[in-house]
Amino acid sequence: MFKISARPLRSAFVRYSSNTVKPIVVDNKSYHADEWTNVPPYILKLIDRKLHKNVNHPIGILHDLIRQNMEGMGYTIYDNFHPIVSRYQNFDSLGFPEDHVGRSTSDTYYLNKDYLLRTHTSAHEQECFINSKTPGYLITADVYRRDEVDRTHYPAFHQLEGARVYDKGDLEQIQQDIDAIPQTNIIVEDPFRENPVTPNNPGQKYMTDEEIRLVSTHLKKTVEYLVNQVFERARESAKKAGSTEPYLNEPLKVRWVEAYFPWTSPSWEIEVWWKGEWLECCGCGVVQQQVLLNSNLGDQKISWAFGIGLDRIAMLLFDIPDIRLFWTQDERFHKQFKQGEINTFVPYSKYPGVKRDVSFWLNRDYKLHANDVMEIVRNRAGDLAESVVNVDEFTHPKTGKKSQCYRINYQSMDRNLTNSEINSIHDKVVEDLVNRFKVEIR
Ligand code: FA5
Ligand code: MG
Repeated sequence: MFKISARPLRSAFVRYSSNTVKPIVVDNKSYHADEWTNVPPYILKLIDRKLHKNVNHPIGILHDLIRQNMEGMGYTIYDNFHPIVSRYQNFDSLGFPEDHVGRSTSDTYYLNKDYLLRTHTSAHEQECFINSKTPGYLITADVYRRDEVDRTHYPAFHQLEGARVYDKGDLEQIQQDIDAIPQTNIIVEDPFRENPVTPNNPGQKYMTDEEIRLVSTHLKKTVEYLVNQVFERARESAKKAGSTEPYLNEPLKVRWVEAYFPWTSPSWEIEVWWKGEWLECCGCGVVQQQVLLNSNLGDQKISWAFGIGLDRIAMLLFDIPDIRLFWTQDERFHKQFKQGEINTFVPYSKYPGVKRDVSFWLNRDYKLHANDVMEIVRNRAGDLAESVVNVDEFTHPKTGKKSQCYRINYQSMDRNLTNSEINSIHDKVVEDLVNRFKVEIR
C-alpha cells in the first residue's frame, strides 16, 4: 500500500455546515469540531440502523448463522460496541505507523482529532483481550470508511472479528483444539501451511517455529470451517430453490495469500472461489506480542485474530446485486428475509440509471482526492448515487493544468427518477466542487 501523510490537508477537509464551531452530538455525547472533522450527517444517521442485530435482515441472518456455528467452542460474543472510538482504539493500540494512509481524513470519518467512526472491528481487540473470560471472543459491528462508490462498496459495512489466546508452550492444547474443529471437504490451496514464515511475512522472535505453525493452523482451520459452513448453507438453499447451476455440485475452493496488517505477523487473507471469481473475504494473522502486552496478558501468551467482511458474503448468499439494498427501507426488500433462512433475493424492479459527467480543471492549491468527489456526490444524492467513476484525466501540454472528468450514475432502487430531479442534484454537486475545491468547470 502506498503511504501518504496522515495529517489533514486543508483541502481534503470537507465542511458540511457553515457553522463549523457547533459541536456534533451523537447519542447524547458532544464532540467539538476541529480541522479533522469530516463526518457528514448522512453517515451519522446510519449508526442507528444496527443491521447486524436485525435477525430478519440478511446481515443479521448471516451474523446469527456464524454465531451458531461457533457456539460451545469457547468464544465470548460482543455485538454492542458503539461505533465512535478513539484514535487510540482504532490505530495506536494496534501499532499503526503515524503515516499509515488509513489514518488520513481521505480514508476515515473523524468527529474530531481524537474520535472517529471505527474503520474495522479490530478497534476493540485490546478491550476484548483485557475483558474476555473465555480463551476466545467474537465481535460483530458496523464499520465505516470513506471509499469509492459502486455495487460492492458502501461507506458503511459490517465485520466479524474473532480471536483466540493460548499459553505459550502449551502445544498439546493447540493440537487438541485443531483436532476438535469439524472436518470439511473444501479444497484448500495453502503454500504456507507447513512453513508459515517467509521473508515477506516474518514470524515473531518470542515464538518457536512449532508454536507459529500450530497457532496458524488453528487460525486457518477455524476460518475455513466458518467459510465452509456459510457457503454450504447457501448451496443447500440454492438447490432447494431449484437451482441446477454446475457450481453447486463442485467442492468449495479457497486459497490463502500473504498479507500485511500492522498488528499481526505473519498475516494472510483468505479468498473464496465463487461463480468464477476469487473473492477476498477475511484478513487475519498471529497477533503481535505488543498488543497482548498492552492488554495485560503478560509475556507468556500467543494469539491469533481474524476479521471477516459480512456484506460481500451476504451479497453472495442471498444473491443481492447491489450493496445499497442492505440499507433500503423498502418493504419489498425486507419482507423477503426471515430469521435463520437463506433465500435468493427476487429483484422487485430495475429502474434505469441517469448518467451525468462533470469535467473540470483542478486548482493547483487544492488537493482533490477521488474519495472527496464520491463524498460530495453521496452527500447530495444519498443512495441515488449508484456509481462515481473517474473516466478521464490529462495534463495540458502548455499550461501544465490538470483536467479530470467524473461520470456519475444516478439510480434509484425503488422508483423512476426524473431528469429535472437529477439535474438539480447534479448542479449542487458541481457547485460543491467549485466552492470547496475551486475547480474550474470546462
Ligand atoms: C481489516 O479490516 C482487518 N481489521 C482484518 C484483520 C483482523 C486482520 C484481525 C488481522 C487480524 P481489511 O481492510 O482487508 O482488513 O477488511 C477485511 C474484510 O472486510 C475484507 O476482506 C472485505 O471482505 C471486507 N471489506 C473491506 N472493505 C470493504 C468495503 N468497502 N465494503 C465491503 N466490504 C469490505
Ligand atoms: Mg484487505
